[in-house]
Amino acid sequence: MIINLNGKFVPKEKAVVSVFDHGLLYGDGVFEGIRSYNGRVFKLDEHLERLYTSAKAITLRIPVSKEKMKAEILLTIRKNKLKDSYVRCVVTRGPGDLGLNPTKCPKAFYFIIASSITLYPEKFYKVGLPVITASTRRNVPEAVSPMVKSLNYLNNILAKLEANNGGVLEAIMLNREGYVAECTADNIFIVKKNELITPPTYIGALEGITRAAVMELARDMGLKVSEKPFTMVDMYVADECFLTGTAAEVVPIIDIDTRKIGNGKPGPVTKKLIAEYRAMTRAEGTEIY
Ligand code: PXG
Repeated sequence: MIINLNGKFVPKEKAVVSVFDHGLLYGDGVFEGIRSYNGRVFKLDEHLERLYTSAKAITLRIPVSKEKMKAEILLTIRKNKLKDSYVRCVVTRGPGDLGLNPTKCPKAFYFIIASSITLYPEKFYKVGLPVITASTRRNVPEAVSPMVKSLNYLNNILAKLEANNGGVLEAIMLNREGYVAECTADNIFIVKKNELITPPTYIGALEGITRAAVMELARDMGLKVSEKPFTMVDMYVADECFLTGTAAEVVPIIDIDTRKIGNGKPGPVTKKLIAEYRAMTRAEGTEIY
């Protein structure tokens, strides 16, 4: 595996970051998780846009232009001879001194990993995923905006631990007021009658790229699509529920806190969206070769 370390290609074993890097010391940085399918990178421009917006929000100056970063991502996938890949693009505040002052970090640092990803086992796409509601609340947007896809994932990791301890693979996180926000690294949707509902991002959810794609597909299918706050009870009585994310794609949720959603099987809207989303990922994207 060849890693892009600040524009230089090095083997995985030599791809190391300074212990003085503020990405490591303070989680000061931003990232994107991107996928390619059959030789094309899905929604690359959208991911780059979000990366640069996240960076701007924390006044992090990415040392290369968006166009250059795009070229570097494509080159990294080519160096690894991949067609289907999972790409992690990370930008940190860079090395500084042992104080959190970011002005002591002269230059931001980036690296790109092009690898593969282990999805949920295929069976969960067919039979659906049981999840729990975490007691760990989602960070409040007034503290760190969910717009910023930062290197601070401790909040989400604590919820993921609850999922692990509960014997499931994913957890739903509520915001401070008790409204449903999102999963630990995925957005959440419910279906009620002919309406598809997802929490607005101000609740404390990332503006997911898969979320946007699924909303577009649902509109094309003739569904009413709404962004509005909902509670755990709305989830328990929903006809269907599913999560979305770059890594996960669209995954049916069939059980929440041991309560069956709908009839406990993936519903027709979810099934259609899984198929439509898969078709979309195979039909568009930036050519790698
Ligand atoms: N919410 C959070 C908190 C996320 O981190 C999503 C929602 C879904 O967004 P996208 O744009 O992917 O539809 C994310 C995405 C990983 C990994 O390695 C995490 C994400 C994406 C890909 C991989 O854990 N986060």
